[in-house]
Amino acid sequence: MINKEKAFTLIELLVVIAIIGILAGILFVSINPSDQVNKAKSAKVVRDMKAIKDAVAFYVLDTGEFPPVCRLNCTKDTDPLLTNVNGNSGWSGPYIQDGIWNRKHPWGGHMGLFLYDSNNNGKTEVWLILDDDAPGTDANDNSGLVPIKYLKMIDKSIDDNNLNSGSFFLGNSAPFASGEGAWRVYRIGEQN
Ligand SMILES: [Ca+2]
Ligand SMILES: [Ca+2]
Ligand SMILES: [Ca+2]
Repeated sequence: MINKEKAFTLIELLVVIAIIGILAGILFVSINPSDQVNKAKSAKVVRDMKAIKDAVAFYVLDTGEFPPVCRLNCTKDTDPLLTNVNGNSGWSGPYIQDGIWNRKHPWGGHMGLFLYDSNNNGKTEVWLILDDDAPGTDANDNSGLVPIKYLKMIDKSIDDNNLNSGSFFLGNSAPFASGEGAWRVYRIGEQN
């Protein structure tokens, strides 16, 4: 009778251990690898941002001007990094493979070039956007939002580790879109 009870207790213990093992396995599969994937995505987008920044720098060096805006509805033919859109005699691209017109960041939204004088000093700045709208869609698409956690990781890699300051930040005021679809903007440079 006593032995039976002990055996039953041991089986219960084994069942509990098995359940803990399964739960630990589920946690590992569902949480940890996803975080690893997102960390890898963050690293990739930082590499892409640096590559685009370099491409724009060479564009400016060759042409003496900033590339024209290339955003959601940009095409191969209007992509200044692939096509001499302004007919500038110094243009000697393509400046980056595949250009930026159809470029997605790893969360699915488009990357684009934007011109804006954010500090209102009469000198245009060129900006790289990490948007939530996938290439070929419109502003209603929010499928490619970069999670804040990973925006912070990107900021730490490429800027000042603060999403409200520096060259990379959440563009919450006009003309950067505000609210949930706030642009994630990266200031590449300003005109001389
Ligand atoms: Ca300015
Ligand atoms: Ca949107
Ligand atoms: Ca920042």
